[in-house]
Order: sequence, then structure tokens, then C-alpha cells
Amino acid sequence: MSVDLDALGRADDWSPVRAVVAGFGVSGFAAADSLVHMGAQVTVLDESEAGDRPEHATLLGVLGADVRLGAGTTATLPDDVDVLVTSPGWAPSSPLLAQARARGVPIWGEVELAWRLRDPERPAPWLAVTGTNGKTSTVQMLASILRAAGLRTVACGNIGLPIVQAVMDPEPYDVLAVELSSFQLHYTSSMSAESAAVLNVADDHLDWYPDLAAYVADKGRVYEQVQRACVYNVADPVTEQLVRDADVVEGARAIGFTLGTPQPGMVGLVDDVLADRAFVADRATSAAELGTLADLTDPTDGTPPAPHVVANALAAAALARAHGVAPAAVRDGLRAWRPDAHRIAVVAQRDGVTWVDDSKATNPHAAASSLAAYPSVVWVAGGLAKGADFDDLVRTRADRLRAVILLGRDRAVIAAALERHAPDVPVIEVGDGEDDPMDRAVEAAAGIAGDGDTVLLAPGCASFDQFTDYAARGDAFAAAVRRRTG
Ligand code: UMA
Repeated sequence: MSVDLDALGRADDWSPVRAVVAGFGVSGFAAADSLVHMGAQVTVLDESEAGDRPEHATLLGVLGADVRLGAGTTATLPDDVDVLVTSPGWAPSSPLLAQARARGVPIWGEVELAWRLRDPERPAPWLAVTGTNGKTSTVQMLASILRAAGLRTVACGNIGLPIVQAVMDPEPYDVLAVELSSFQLHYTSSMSAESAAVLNVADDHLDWYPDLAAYVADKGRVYEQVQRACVYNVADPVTEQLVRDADVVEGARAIGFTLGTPQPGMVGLVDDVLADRAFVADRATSAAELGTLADLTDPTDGTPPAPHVVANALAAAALARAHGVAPAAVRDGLRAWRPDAHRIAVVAQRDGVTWVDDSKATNPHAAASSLAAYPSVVWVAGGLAKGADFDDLVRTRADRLRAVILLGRDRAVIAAALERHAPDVPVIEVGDGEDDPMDRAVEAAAGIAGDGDTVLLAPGCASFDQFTDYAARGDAFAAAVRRRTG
């Protein structure tokens, strides 16, 4: 007898449910743990036995889960499965997911599971953020604002804390600041966020998706069934179109954010003031002040905020205002916010040269935003391009490039774009055979950069070909810079 999954919630008995969890990384472990907690019969499959997986397997094994790790374990979907809960990194073409589709087994992501497991007595509303770039900073700003308003909240989702873990927390949250990747949205169908924002859309993850349209469509899913506000980027018409295409709850509003003067129904900038003309009573003639650019200026070195940081702050402010947060709490929250490491972090200043680590710029769109902040740049780039195209980036930023240092597996993709659109810019390639490629790259940059230049690590690519992750890449850059500049 099959189980009526749609009738099951947090208050129900899940013991008849036979769930297979695909992947035992961060989200897979959290999903499996929650399902075991709900009493379901859980089988977990993961090709890898590395890291903390064996320890987690023992832990869940004691609680009754069947955890199968290692090569070959993910080839075949077990018989008698009611639901497959997949990790976001699994492409829909994976054999396990294809078998589930062929057999009519529902496929949920961990986010879908989290939505279904919300506490019926006190379901914390979700304020959801997606977009190609800026998601993590925006949810951090949002969480900071919500905290300044006295609310119990946490930034969760793609940022690292699985949403299901936040939802199952014994001490309930008032509201959640949720970062969603396109992968997570792909496997989410019943979520109805209180409000949601798409910050921007540009090429990314074209190794996972058949084409850009499929990626954009998954981003748009964040607006489905939104209850209060769909926040879009006035400068990015694709995001506004996604709002138009969405099926929202009656009464939900479209709210734009802009670096220009806001029209009624938008938040934006009036001189250096972050101004709200969306959530004030008389928006035809007045605006509320949500803070100033000084509130986003780094107090340690007085660096003014880059344009995309202001845009992210306006999007976070719109989501918070839609939730009912007062203007003063928006200002206090933005003041308290600090960017993470590896996001346009100044690592050294020496002999008129500024060395900046923006290792988090893992696609061309992010690298382009980063390059826009500096007039004369020695650009350090390369890694895994994920199928992206660098032509637009090079065409629009060529006038800022003094020289380019390329490293990593797909460096030829960037070299070819430079050849086409900036043939006069000197390019130095660091070969794969080098012992410490980042050290070689920094050495090459030091040989070129002069007074007034910025050496900018904004790779436009993922890091996994040469580093564990973008943080390790940024650390390697900073260490090499310090060795050279003292
Ligand atoms: N695996 C298999 N077979 C496969 C594919 C994967 O067995 O064919 C296994 C891997 O061995 C691994 C697990 O499945 O154990 C992979 O899980 P995953 O790659 O989906 O990653 P998680 O550890 O569950 O982390 C995920 C997000 N990862 C991805 O989307 C790739 C994390 O985002 C997120 O923080 C976490 O859930 C909690 O929500 C990271 C990320 O890189 C930061 N996101 C991308 C981005 O920001 O660009 C989308």
C-alpha cells in the first residue's frame, strides 16, 4: 500500500514511509537525520566514504537508518521506495534520479522536506533569496536586520546550514533568512515563501543545466506561491519577467530595488540615502529613510561599499520591510553586517598597489561586478569555467585591464576571450605543472602592477581543479601576497 505523502506533516507518524536519501554530504545528512527523527524507514546512498561520512553513518545506523557508502552504492534505486530525497548537487540525469522518475517515485530536495516539516503550531515564515551572485551576502544582511528588529532568526540554506535543521530546531525561530541555489529550487515544489527575491541572473552552472533558459526557470521558482512581496532587480529585466510569470498568492506585491531614484513601489537610492517608496503609507509623495551609504562603509578601512553591495542591501531591506521591520532596524542591521572573508577583501597595500581577494567570484558575472569597482586592474583569473562564456565580461571590462594572469584548468577559455576582445592586454599563463600555481600567479602580478593598480583575484571560475574550495584559493592568494609584500 502506498503512502499519501502530501497528507504528512510534522505532527504525523512517518513510520510507513520508505525514504531513500541520495547523497550524504551536508544536506543529505540533515535530511536523513530529520527523517529518522520522524520515524521513517531511511536508506542513504553515497559514492563517497570520505570525511565525516563514516562517523555520521554510524550515528544514524544506531538510530535505525541503513547507510550505504562507497563505489557502486548509487547505481540502483532500491525496491519499495515511497520518496527519494536528493542532495542539490545531483543532476536530474543521475541514474538514481532517472530510475525514480521512471518508476513514478516522487523526488524531493532537502528544501522540500524542510517546507513539509515546518512546525504547524508556529511555522516560521521564509524570506527567500536567490540569484546568480550576492545571495550569501544578502541573506547575511537580512538576518542581521531581522536580529536588529529583535527577532529570533538564522541564515540558512545554500549558505551552509541546511534548512531542515533550522526548521527542526527545538527552539523555534520567528522567521528564516533562506538562501536558495537554482539546484535547490529545482527540487522544490510546494514552498510558499512569505517574500522572495531574485537578485540577478547570469550564466552559471551550465555544466548542470541543458541551457540558460532551464537555469533561469529554476531561479523563477522562488516566486511561486509568494505571499507578500516578490522583490526584483530593476536593472535586470529578466528578474522582473520572472515575477510576471509567477503564480503568486492573491495580494502579493512586486517590489523593485534600484541603484537609481526609486519610483513608488520600489526601494532605491536618493543621493546617499537608502530610500523606501514601497512600504510607506503615502508612497506617491514620500519615502522612508532606511540608512545611508555610510552605514555600509567598512569602519576598519573606510572603504565605501561597491555598487553590488548596495544593491544587495536594498534587496535585503525590501524583504525585511515586507515582513514589517521598522526603518531604524534596517539601518542598525546593515551597520552591524560585515562581509565574509574572500569577498573583495583587501589583503595588502604596498608601494601604491592594492591586493584584493575576491575568490568568491566564481562565475564571470561576479568577476565583472568585482572588476567594475577598480579603474586599473591586474586581474588574476581561471579555474573551472562550468561551461560559462567570458566574452561579455572581457568586452565590457577591457578598458580596466592592465594585464591578466591566468591559472587553472579552463584558463584557455578566458585566454580566447581576451584574444578576441582585448588583444593588446598582456596575458601571462601559469601552467598546471607549477608547484604552487598561486604563488607563481602572485609573482607574475607583482612584476607588472605599479602605483595606483589593484591586483584582483576574481577568478570567474570554480576552484575545485586546484584547491579544496574558494576559501582555500583565497587563503593561498593572501599567503602568497604576504610573502611577497611582507
Ligand atoms: N554524490 C554522489 N553521487 C553523485 C553526486 C554526489 O554520491 O552523483 C554525493 C557526494 O559524495 C556528496 C553528496 O552526494 O556526499 C553531495 O552533496 P551535494 O554536492 O549536493 O552537497 P551538500 O554537501 O549536500 O551541500 C549542499 C550544497 N552543495 C551544492 O549545492 C553543490 C551546499 O552549497 C549547501 O551549503 C548545503 O547543501 C546546505 O544547504 C554549496 C555550493 O557550492 C556551498 N552551492 C552551489 C553554489 O553556491 O554555487 C550551488
